[in-house]
Parts: sequence; C-alpha cells; structure tokens
Amino acid sequence: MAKKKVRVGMVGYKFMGKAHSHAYFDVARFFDLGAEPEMVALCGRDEAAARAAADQLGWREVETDWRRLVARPDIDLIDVCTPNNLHADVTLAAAQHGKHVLCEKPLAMDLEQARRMRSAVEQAGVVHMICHNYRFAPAVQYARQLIADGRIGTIYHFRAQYLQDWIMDPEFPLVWRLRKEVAGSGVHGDLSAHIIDLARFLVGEFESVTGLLHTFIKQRPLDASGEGAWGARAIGARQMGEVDVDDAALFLARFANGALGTFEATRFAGGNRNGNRWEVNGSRGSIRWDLENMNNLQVYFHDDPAGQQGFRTINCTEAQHPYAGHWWPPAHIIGYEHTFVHLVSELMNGIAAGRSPAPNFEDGVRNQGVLDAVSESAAGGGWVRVPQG
Ligand code: SOE
Repeated sequence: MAKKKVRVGMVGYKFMGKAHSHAYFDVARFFDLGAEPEMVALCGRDEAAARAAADQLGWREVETDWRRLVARPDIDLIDVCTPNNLHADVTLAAAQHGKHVLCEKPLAMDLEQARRMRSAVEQAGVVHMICHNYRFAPAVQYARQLIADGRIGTIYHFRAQYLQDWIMDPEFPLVWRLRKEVAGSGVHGDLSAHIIDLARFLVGEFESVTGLLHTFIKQRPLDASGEGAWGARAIGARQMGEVDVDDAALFLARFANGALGTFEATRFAGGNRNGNRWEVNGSRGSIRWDLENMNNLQVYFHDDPAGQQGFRTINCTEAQHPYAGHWWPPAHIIGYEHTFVHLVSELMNGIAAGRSPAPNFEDGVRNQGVLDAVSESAAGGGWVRVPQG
C-alpha cells in the first residue's frame, strides 16, 4: 500500500538546509515510516542559486518568496532553515495556513516570540518540532536510557561545553550570526541552545541560572559576501561595524531535581572546530559524550568490581542502541548527518500519528527561557529563576 506522503517546502538552503535535505532524501530508504517526505519546493531569494541548490539537493521546484510557499495547497510541512529573525514570521504564517512546522534552533529571538510561536502551532493543531539534532545521536539516546534506568543513580553534576573557533580572526567579517538584529544573540543562542537542550533531555528542567556573556572582538569588517558563518570573507572597502552579540557564554545552573550544571559556549576556543561534549556524574556512576567521537559513550560504574573500576567505552552501534540498527552492522559507525535523519524519522511518524514528538515547540520555549534567564543574569548579575514554560 502506498505510504502517506508529507509534501515539504523548505525555506533556506545553506548549511542547515543541506543537512535537512539529506535527511528528507535518505530517511525513507532506511526507516519504515508512517509517512514519507516528498521534497516539493526549496525557497530562496536568489532564484539562480536556489535552483542550483534544488537540483543538487533533490528538490523538485523553487520558490523565491516564502509567503507564497507557506500558502501553497500542495505543501503539508514547512521547514524553517532561515536566519533566526525570520523563524517567527515564517512559522506564524505557516501555522496560519495549517502547515506542520520544523524550525531550526534557537526557536526565536526571545521568550515572548517563542511563546507566540508555540501558541500559533497549538491553536492551528499542526505538528511542530525544533531541530535539536544532537539528542538524536544513538549514544546520547542510550545515555538517557541508562540515566532513566537509574544506572548512574541520583545526578549530582551535568557539565557541558560547546567550543568553536571560527571567528577568532579579527578580519572575519560581520556575518548575520554576529548581528543582534538578525541572530538575536551570538554564541549563546547558537551553541548554548544545544547544550541546554542536551541538559534538559538528560537531566531535567532548569530552576535557576547565573552567567556572563562576553564579546572579545568589538568591531569587525562589514560583510558583503552574504555567505553566513562558514564561507564569509571581508570584501570591498574596509568599513567596520560594531559587534553587538556575545562571543562567549559561561553559566551555572541549578536543576529542579537538585543537580548542578556548568555550561560553556564559545567561538574562541582555538583548535576546537565543533567541540560539543558533556559529562554527567551520579551517585552510582558517570557518563561522558563527545560529538567528535559521537558513536561512543564513556561510562564509569561504581558497582564494577574493586580494582576493575574506571571509564570504559560503549560503542553505541549495536542493534539494541536507539536508531543504530537502521544503518550498518556493529562498529561501522554513523555521523553528524544521521542525527538529522533520526529527527526527521520521528517527525514523519509524528505527522502520520497527529502528534508533535520531542523536541517540539514546548522544548523550544523552555530552551528560550533558559537562554533569556542567562542573558538577564549577565546584564544584571545574580541568580535568575528560569520561567517554567
Ligand atoms: C554554527 O555555529 C553551527 O552551524 C550551529 O548553528 C549549528 O547549530 C551547530 O550544530 C554547528 O555549528
């Protein structure tokens, strides 16, 4: 019997657009889904560039106006891969037209906007998810199972780092991720968002935070390339612009369940290209994960026999590890792109069943609440309670 089709329209086609396109293209080849994606239209302002991207990434048609795309009767799902300042406009319009929505992180520019987006999709009765892809690494999913099963006991500490280094050159221009009016914040909304989601997924809800945001390089050459994060270059006259977002975010957290959190996100950790890593310590053991070694968990269990205790490696590529059995035989490992395929498989099944799998816009709102509480603490000092929704 022919599978239900989910006709997808995607706004944006750079880095996240490519990762999402790969997921739509691959997912039905490796997962038995309740509904399968149909890559109908990719949307971008530059028609020639969007057409080239559509041909390369497997999209049938091109739109140059997202307002037209969200209104098309032959589209069921809108995927928002735009810069952050467009997440709300596209999402609200899509919900108004009864479209399901997948939105890249961070959900919004601030908590108020995130709450409006959540209300819109809930009132429209559409399925919604936010693309916190890292929780879909099999090792991260398995860590959550171990924690839920009490294998490491009561959690005392969660510490996470998300370290990059792509803007340490003062000549790196003022791309959209470095402009508050477009990105909303700097590394905080970009990378703290990920480690906040991993903390919520593995440990639980935040109760209060205290932190600082810091900008190391205050002025940069204006960017005319429009290439975004990875391909930008300073061209033309050396006009300089003020940097009005953070380069580094450091914060502490108290979780509702009594655990303590330590978080660091920065774009100035030379040599760390995409260093997303965490460790959780419990009364019976500890677990470590590092994106650069994403198939493995480092685990320590207090109840290992005396003299035999220590961190050891679990290679999470066995059939009993979440999602792993859909790919290759044990130890043939998978990559960054597969986390998006796993997320999209849940999205397709959610649409088939009429439910919004986590992480959805409720998770996006909670995440934004933590982000904003840290920003409030950074501005005014002291501990700030995190809104619960
Ligand atoms: C840039 O910092 C970036 O592309 C983030 O925006 C992504 O969310 C992260 O997964 C990789 O780095």
